[in-house]
Amino acid sequence: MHYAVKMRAERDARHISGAERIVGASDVDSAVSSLVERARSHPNGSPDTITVTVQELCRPLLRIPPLPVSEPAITCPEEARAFLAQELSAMGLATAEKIVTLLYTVRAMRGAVLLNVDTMERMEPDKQRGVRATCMDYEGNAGGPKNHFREALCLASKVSACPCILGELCISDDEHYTTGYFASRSRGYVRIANIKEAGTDFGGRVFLFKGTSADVPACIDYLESQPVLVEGFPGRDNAF
Ligand code: WAQ
Ligand code: MG
Repeated sequence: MHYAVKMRAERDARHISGAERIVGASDVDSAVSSLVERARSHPNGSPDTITVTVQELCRPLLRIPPLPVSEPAITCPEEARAFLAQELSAMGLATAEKIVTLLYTVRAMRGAVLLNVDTMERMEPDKQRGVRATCMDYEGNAGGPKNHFREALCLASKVSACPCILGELCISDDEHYTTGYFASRSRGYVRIANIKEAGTDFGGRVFLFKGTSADVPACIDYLESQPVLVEGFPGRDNAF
């Protein structure tokens, strides 16, 4: 039996941090305490409320490998945008430029845009919120403080494994985190340095959806609720 352990921390009802783990029964206690520790030591300030939930997972776990990682040399946002447009064109997407523009204009969503790449229609039931990919972790994750790269690779590996998703684009909304990524089954996880200027707090995610509107509910159900364990991560022994 596995459990989803989720943490969110707030101060004055404002979100400070959140994280989740998927663990076996014998690791529930240590996951709870490491998430509480993480909430307490967040650089955005100390929370007045920490909520941790432990939920038994009733669906069979899906185990997948992490996407392979590459890191082209990108030196500025203009180069990043051109690179992304080129990746999307290489996938045969005629709307490549428009998709990149969308990535750079989405604001203040909790989740991602679910974009129909054929019609450019947004398929999220709630366009303010977007679609959140949740319920994923690394197998044997030892916890620890936030690591943008490690957590994004886990999310991207889950998202890219969905048959209706061609790929994903991401810019962090953290002011000082200027590395984003493009990810797909065929290209892997492509880290993009300098995707935005430091000191800007915009960010967002676009999931590239290909299918009919009848495929949307199953796709969202997979992204939100299918428990996924990513089997190890590249560079596991390196401190990153
Ligand atoms: N599911 C879908 N969309 C999400 C999720 C989620 N679980 N979490 C965040 N988003 C959306 C939301 O619109 C955020 O504003 C946006 O993505 C960015 O989220 O290799 O830190 O958590 O070093 O700020 C990339 C690491 C880090 C790159 C990404 O995203 C690397 C990051 P953030
Ligand atoms: Mg963020």
